This record gives sequence, structure tokens and C-alpha cells, in this order.
Amino acid sequence: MSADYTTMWQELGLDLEAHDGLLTVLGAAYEDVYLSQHDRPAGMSYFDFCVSEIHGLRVRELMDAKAAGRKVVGSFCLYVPEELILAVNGISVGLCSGADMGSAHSGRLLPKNTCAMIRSFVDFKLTKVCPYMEASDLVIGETTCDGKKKAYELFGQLHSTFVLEVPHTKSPAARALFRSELDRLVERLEALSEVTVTTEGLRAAIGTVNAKRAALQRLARLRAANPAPISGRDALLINQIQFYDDPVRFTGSLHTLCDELDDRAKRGAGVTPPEAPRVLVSGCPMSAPNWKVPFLLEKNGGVIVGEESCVGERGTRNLVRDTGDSRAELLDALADRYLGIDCAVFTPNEERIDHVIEMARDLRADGVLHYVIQFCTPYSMETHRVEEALRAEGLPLLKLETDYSMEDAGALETRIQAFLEMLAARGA
Ligand code: BJ8
Repeated sequence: MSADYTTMWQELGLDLEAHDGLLTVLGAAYEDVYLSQHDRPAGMSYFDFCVSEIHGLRVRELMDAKAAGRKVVGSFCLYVPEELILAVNGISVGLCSGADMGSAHSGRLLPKNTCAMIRSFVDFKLTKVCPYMEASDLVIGETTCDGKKKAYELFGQLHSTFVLEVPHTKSPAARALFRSELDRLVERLEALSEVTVTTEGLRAAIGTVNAKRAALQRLARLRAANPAPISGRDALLINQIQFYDDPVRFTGSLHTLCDELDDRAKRGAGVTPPEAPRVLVSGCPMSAPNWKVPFLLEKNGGVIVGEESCVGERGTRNLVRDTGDSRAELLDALADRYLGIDCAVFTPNEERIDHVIEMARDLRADGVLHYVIQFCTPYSMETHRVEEALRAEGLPLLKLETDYSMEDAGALETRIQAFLEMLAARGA
């Protein structure tokens, strides 16, 4: 980090000792998982810088913006429209929840069979180690899976929280409910920020987020090249950083990187040999710093070519129509776009199965790793459907169910090695 931020962390009320511990573990993991890679694109230096300043300079920017009257709004899920936060001149931060804090704290409140992501966000709050959470003037939760819904009841006692009702079907009645929920969210954000959402303000916000997603789509397309011009780990990292970086700066930096990847792809240069097994990761989101499975897969010779995940293509696939003439029409467009997301909490959820197949084809994947966070019922239950559909395409699937600890790393690695050997033998 470029400066001493201790005073800022104190002002945010962080537990400095626990926070130091987290940064030490994070720094060591980053060395192993990221900085040990060969032939990384030069454009990754911007994203390395973002990580090096993840609790420093970026938080300083948030604090300066707050001092100037802007509001910071945190969220945990793709169904919360970032555009609405930008439209009230707010700053949107995705609260990552990808680290195992040992659950000594959340263990008092949560059942044992709670998924690691929920446990992590409750632990982050209880241990006071996340400057983004503590800087958030409001946290927006959502009624997606049962665990999250109930966890927000606890979380709401500790932090100012708004819960957005997300329906679980895509019927006309469900769409009307979600659309009315966006109105309720607008009201809350306007009250918080004392800024009115105008047609022009919302259109500009939609433009900013569309541009960011278009850049992420460009990155996703470039990964279809063989050999892969960028590792899956690096691509995942970029997808994680987009949740907390300034969107305009992020978009510019990503296009610079994509220009370099474009050149690599044209020259046939890549980060792995062309015969490296190409794997699509599908399933639960991998929030920073949850890099365990991608690291194990790529360190054993495979390359991840795409993420059918919320930290990946599920979150970036669709843009928002920006053609409406009124605020209401733009809110309609937001409702349509966000209800198009195919999270496993929806039923039926045929689109997701189709998207896995489409991505596997487009990215020329040799196999799919279906990643499930332990105790996540929605994604675990969908594994079977995904596997059946892939079988019809002649593509193998490896299901991995794990949490954030490193205790099972050896067992996971053995299964990943066997999967990669099988893919290599099929391709030989
Ligand atoms: S849109 S995937 S971010 S809900 S892993 S907490 S589902 S038990 S993260 Fe999600 Fe929004 Fe859907 Fe994406 Fe529950 Fe499963 Fe845990 Fe999960």
C-alpha cells in the first residue's frame, strides 16, 4: 500500500488487529495465486494495483466522496441495479464476502449448514474487518435464497439495510412486483442522498454501466482464442474488481488490457500451450478473495476460459435498453434486464441450462466444472440438469462442492487432476 491508512481505518471503526491479520493472509495468497504466474499481460498491472490498494486508496476515495456529500451503497447480489445508485450520485460497492473468517463469531448466530458466502458477510460485519461495509451508508439486501433472506434480518440489526424483494418466478405478476420494488428502492435512495432520479441522470447511469459491461463482454469474447490470451484467474480477478472500482476508470483500463489481448490472440500467443484442457466454470459466484478452485485447476495445467457465474457472464451478459423517453420507461428497461438474470433461485430456470451450453460451445470448452458452495441448495439442485444437458453435447462435468477453507484443498486437487487428465486424453 502506498501510504499509512491506519487513521482512516480507525475512523471507520475497524478492528485493527483482525484487519491486519486479514491483509496479511490476503497478501500472501495474492503472491501465490497471482504474482507467481508467467506471461501475464502487462495490462494486468492496473488490476494488481487495485488489489494492492483494495483497503487503501480506493477506500480513501470513498471517504473523500462521502465528505463531499455523496453516499456509498453496498450490496451482495446481481439483482440490485447499480444504475439506480449511480443515478443518485452514489457509489456502488459489491460487498465481496469471499473470505473465511473462522466463523467463531457467526457461529453464535447462524446454523452450521449455512453457506460460506452468508457466513462470510455476517462475519465481516461482526469482526469489523471490511472497510467497504463500514463505509456503506446503506446496504441493500435481497430476497433471493432462504439463507440470505433470513441473514439480512440479523444483519439489519447491525447496519442500515434495505431489502429488495426479488420474486422467484418470471411470470407477468412477478415482473410487476419487481418493477414496483424498483420504485420503492428509488424512493429509499432519493431519501438517503437527497438527489432526485431524473430521466437524464438515469440514462447517464445506464450508459456508464452498459459501457462497463460491454468491456467485460469484450474480455469474455477474447477468451475464446486458443491458446487462451489470459488466465482464468486473471479474468476472474477483473470480474471481482468491477464490483468496487470506479466504473469509468475500470472500463478504460479494461479496454487497454483487451487491446493487448487482441494483439496476443492475433499472434497466437497465450498463457498456456494450445493443448491445455479448456474448462468452463459454472455455478455459484466466486467473490474476492475466493481463488481456491481456479488456482488448483490452473496450477495443474488446465485453463479456465469462462465463468457462467454472477462474478462472470451471468452478471455481464445483458445490457439495459437506454431508449426510453421517461424515467418510468427506463425503470421498465431496468426491470426487464435484471429479471433476465438466470440465478438458480428462480423456477423454472431453463435459460441457465441453455446459457451453459451456449458458453461451452462459444468458448470451445473441453469440459465444465460445476462449482457449488457447500450448503447452497439452489445450485446444488441444478447440477443434475446441467450435467444431463452437457452429456447430450458430449461434454463432461466435474461437480465440486466446497467452502472457503483450505482444509479440502488436497482432496479437491486430486479430483481436478483426474478431470484434467481425462479431458487431455479425450483431446489427444
Ligand atoms: S444472483 S447466485 S449473487 S443470489 S451461494 S448465498 S444462492 S446459498 S450467492 Fe447469489 Fe444473487 Fe443468485 Fe448471484 Fe444463497 Fe447459494 Fe449461498 Fe448464494
